[in-house]
Amino acid sequence: MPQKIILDCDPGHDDAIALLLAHGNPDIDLVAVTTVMGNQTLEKVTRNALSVARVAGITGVPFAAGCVRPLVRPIETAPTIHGESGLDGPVLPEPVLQLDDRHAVDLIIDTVMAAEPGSITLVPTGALTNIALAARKEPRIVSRVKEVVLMGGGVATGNWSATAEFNIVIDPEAAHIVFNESWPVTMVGLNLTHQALATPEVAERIAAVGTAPARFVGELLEFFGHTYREAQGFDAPPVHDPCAVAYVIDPSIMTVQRMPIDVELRGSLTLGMTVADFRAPAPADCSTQAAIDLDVDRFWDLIVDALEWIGDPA
Ligand SMILES: [Ca+2]
Repeated sequence: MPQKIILDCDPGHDDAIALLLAHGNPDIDLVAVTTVMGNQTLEKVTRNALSVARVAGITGVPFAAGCVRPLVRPIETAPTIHGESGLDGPVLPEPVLQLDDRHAVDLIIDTVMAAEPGSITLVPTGALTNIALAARKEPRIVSRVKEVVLMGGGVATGNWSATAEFNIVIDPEAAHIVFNESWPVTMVGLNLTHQALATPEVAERIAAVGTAPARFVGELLEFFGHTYREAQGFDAPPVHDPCAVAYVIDPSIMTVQRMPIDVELRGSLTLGMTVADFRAPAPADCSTQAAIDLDVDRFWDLIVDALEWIGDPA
């Protein structure tokens, strides 16, 4: 049975590839896509999500726009990484899908409440604002969701500050809610995603697929590689968000370790840090785990396979 997921995202170069992977893998049933401000404004990332849907040939999946700003703090976007559009590089086609009328928070709640308990996995690849609000608005979703597999945070590493990752630090209060609810949370953080580097060899494999969506991904990676060199000093860009989707497809693609993880809300140097407690053994009621090591070759195989599966949509 394919795993039903809701992808909550802020496309975003790596979000776009996460969306293509979720659509193009037969073990995933993409039941809804929701957007949240982050890499760019809500308006921009939502348009980007719909453009990517057109590139991938996604139809029949509801897309809904969510929160325009974090719960407490002012909005902070990432044009130095994702450009002014949030998805600079390729030409973005005019969307054809219509947005769902509902707010993303309501689409998440409706989808989880209508599904069999334990059947829906939430895959947030942006700030956790929508997910936190959904848990507060309809607390029954917490026990009905199968698990939350999120890209964000990291064990002892940061990118937006010395200790914090972008998705978490732009809305740390939302992240605090999500990590402290009783649902199982798998943190696919920077310590894991910095292993998923789109090297020139990876770019060649993707180019060899030879389709329009593969060329689109190639153009995304070219821009993303450039900004990651300039802004973060990487030789090849880390493709964060599809790692979370890859874990849902096949958990054996990475090692994970159960450990308490909480989000710092008051530190003067550590705001938004995902504080991971490595001391063994983890308490019996620990519901959080961190991804540690990625099988890099199998990860890129999944991306290439998804692009082959998608082909050239009409
Ligand atoms: Ca993202």
